[in-house]
Parts: sequence; C-alpha cells; structure tokens
Amino acid sequence: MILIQFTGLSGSGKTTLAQNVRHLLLQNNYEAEIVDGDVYRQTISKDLGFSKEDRCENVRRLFNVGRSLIEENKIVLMSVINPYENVRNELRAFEFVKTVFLDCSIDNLIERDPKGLYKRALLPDHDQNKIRSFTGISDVFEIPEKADLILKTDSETVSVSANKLYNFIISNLKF
Ligand code: GGZ
Repeated sequence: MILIQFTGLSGSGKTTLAQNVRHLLLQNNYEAEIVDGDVYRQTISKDLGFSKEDRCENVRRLFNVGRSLIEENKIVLMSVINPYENVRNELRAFEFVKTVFLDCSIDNLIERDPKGLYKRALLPDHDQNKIRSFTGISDVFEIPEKADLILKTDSETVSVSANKLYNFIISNLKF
C-alpha cells in the first residue's frame, strides 16, 4: 500500500500529474484514487480558508479520506499544496506515505497562470479581486527537506514526470 502526498504550488501540475499517473496505474490493473484539495474544498473542507491552521486541518482531513481508501487497497494520490513541513512530517510518520515535491519555479507559474490566480494574487492591495494569502506570492510555501521524489515540472513534460512517478510507486508498493 502507498499514499503519495504531493506538495507543490498552485499550477505546478499536481492534478494533471495525478490524473496521468492514475491512468497509467489503471491500465496496468492497479486500483488508484485521487484525493484532490480543490475538490474536497467544495465538500468536507468547505468550512476552511487559507490560514496556516485551516490549511493544516485541510491536509489532515484529506489524509483521513486517503487512509480509508488505503484500507480498500487503493493506491492514493493526494493532490494538495500541502505547504507546511510540520504536517508533511506528521504524515511521513506512516510507513505507507511517500512525499513527492513538484518543483516548479514561481516565475514559470506566473508566466503560465492558466487560471489567472497569480495575476489576481499580484493585484494592488486595494483591488477587490485580489487573492490574499496566496501560496508562493503572499503566503508561505516551505520547501520540503526530505522529499522521496522531486519532479521538475517546469522542465520536463507531463509524460516524463508521470512515468517517473509511476515507476516510483510500483517500486515502493508494499502489499
Ligand atoms: C493557494 C489557493 C488560494 C490561496 C484559492 N493560496 O491551483 P488551484 O487553485 O486549482 O488549487 C489551489 C487550491 C488550494 O487548495 P489546497 O487544498 O491544495 O491548499 S492547501 O494544501 O494549502 O490547503 C488554488 C486555490 O485552491 N486557491 N485560494 N490563497 N491556493
């Protein structure tokens, strides 16, 4: 069993990578589920914002969802920004958890910005549309000290990253 806790900025490719890796796993007859922050923030984490406390609580709630999927023998891909080392370390204490850092430069993210979120985070303070406490711009992202795998999503293709992660998962599967 394995649960991948992603960590990486908004737009670093977590959701896309999780979807691609899940597809590869399913093709090879492994069962896998994605636990995506963006999705669960509409349901079980609907009451949470983006303070440190709320982000940590969000990751812990998603981990509980992940644990119940692990019990059903699913491979779990937990796709969240997960910006704080203390919570990542809490999860790392479980042998089945592996930490995967999606390393993408902030300049690249600002340039790509498919959802226009960085543009909104960089608006002047008085602007009503400004997103405040935005990770990497006006809020903390702690670089993981002990990632089990680092994927440079700004310099390699989705397919290269997905294959690396797929191979990593298969070689770390514990039954
Ligand atoms: C970071 C934010 C924020 C702020 C809204 N900071 O890339 P997205 O848009 O689609 O996914 C991001 C999502 C972050 O949710 P997580 O649950 O992964 O975050 S955490 O692990 O920190 O709890 C982003 C969007 O919500 N979003 N406001 N201020 N991202």
